[in-house]
Amino acid sequence: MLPPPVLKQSGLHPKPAGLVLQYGTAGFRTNAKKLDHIMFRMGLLATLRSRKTKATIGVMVTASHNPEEDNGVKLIDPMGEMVTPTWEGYATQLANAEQEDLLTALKDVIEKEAIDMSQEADVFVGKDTRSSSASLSQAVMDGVSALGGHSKDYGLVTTPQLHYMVCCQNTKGKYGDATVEGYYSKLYQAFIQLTKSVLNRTDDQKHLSVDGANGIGALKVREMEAHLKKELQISLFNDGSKGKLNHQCGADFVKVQQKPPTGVEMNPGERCCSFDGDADRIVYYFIDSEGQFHLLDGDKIATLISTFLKELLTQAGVDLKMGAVQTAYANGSSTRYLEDTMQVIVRCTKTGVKHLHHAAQEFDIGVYFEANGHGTVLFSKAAEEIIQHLAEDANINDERKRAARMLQNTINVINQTVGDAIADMLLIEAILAIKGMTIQQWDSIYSDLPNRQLKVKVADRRVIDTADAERRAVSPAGLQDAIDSLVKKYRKARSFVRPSGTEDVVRVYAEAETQESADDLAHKVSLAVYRLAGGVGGEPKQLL
Ligand code: NG1
Ligand code: ZN
Repeated sequence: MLPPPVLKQSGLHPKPAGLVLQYGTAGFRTNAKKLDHIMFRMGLLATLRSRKTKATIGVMVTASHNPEEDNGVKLIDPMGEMVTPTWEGYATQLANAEQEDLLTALKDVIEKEAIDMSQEADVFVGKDTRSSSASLSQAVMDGVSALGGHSKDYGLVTTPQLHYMVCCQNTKGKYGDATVEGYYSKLYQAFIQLTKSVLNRTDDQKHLSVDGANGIGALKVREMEAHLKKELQISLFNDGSKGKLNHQCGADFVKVQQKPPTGVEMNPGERCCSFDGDADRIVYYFIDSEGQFHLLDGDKIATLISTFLKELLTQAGVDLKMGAVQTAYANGSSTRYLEDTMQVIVRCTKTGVKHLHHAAQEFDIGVYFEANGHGTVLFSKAAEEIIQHLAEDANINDERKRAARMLQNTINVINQTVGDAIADMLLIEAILAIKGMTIQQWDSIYSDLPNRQLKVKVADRRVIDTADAERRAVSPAGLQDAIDSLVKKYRKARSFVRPSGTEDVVRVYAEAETQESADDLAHKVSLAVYRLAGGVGGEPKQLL
């Protein structure tokens, strides 16, 4: 039943005996040297998934915000979404099958899913700028061809670009053209439409500094820049010409360290943003006249976008159910603002965009963002149709029509398949232009509660089990009680811990009324994790 090349080819991508890896929060991710067999096998699995769904599947080779030495792989389902959980399970089984058991593991998937092996299979492959990505993406393509599938190599693309290609292909062009040029043209046309009615913007207002994290996002911003017709004037930093990927720069660094990246020239009051290593996350920030750093993270982005959409819905006179989806990492102030001031329904899910994406699909318009800047907006089919009819309706007044058209252009500028730094940047820039808002004004919509994120090394992070969208630890025994009694000692405090799905660490989050309290609480909770969950290395140290 299996074509003969599988055995021979898999021998060229052997698995180191005993190595066990899990399909984590966003696919497999570890040191690039351990990944050749994983890539080959994900090529095999993507081919099976394509046969099963009778559609094109995507495979992206990237480790996002991780260091340059790491790499990783994620599978993309037909509509551009993350692969479904059952298949994540198959991915883990295939990845961990010892060399001699690989064929049995493959046959197992084929039987369980009743896959017709005579079916055509198509796989789109993309990669980030890591030095290991070229040979690893070749290993994916070897896997595809070993099972008789066809692969299309998109080469260097951002993760969201590959998601977009897969969606375009499977909707037969309805979502756009499955080319990088098609992606740019869809986005910039929508951006130009959104901003064209905003007159008299100064060059300062049109200016944005972008930290490309020395990764793929920088390359793609360069490619796109010319199309923006000076409506957005970008100064690109960390473009990969000298610095190291994600090193002291990029969205994750800025968010976690709460400080500006190196390599970016910043003047007081100027808008800056950072992408992560595969350009699916974005955060904004600025320095005020006193030299103080202000971060506008995924929560602030979600608030800005939600406010904009809500106003447009009111102006257009349409009643659509809008909701916001966050994780436990969302700043408490943002949740309060969305629920109390904006009267938006807020849902909290587990970490990982697949969970947020799923929850956002419950609304007519679902705005989802992780605090780290990964997010997008989903419009239901019905919502899109209502908006389109309204935009074409000859019997409505100009204000309603204008709002409906803006909603249409918002739909087109956003990448609904997944969080997309470039698409989100264009939407944010358009909103700020339309509302005539400075970054300071945006920042002052609400004040973040001071917070701190830390990491603790433990022997086996799986000893921590969580419940209630990761807000409570149910094991090891005593840990949640310890956290509860620490939290009680601070005002407006909250803290939780969870095992990371992308790094071998336990993550600790704390927020409180002052930065000192947040830092102190995070440290004390780290100590509790270290003591109760098998900490390794030295005890966590107090932040200086
Ligand atoms: P882990 O390592 O599971 O915390 C991190 C991010 C996620 C998500 C993934 C994938 C935080 C706290 N966690 O996951 O939100 O973006 O990486 O890139 O930011
Ligand atoms: Zn990323």
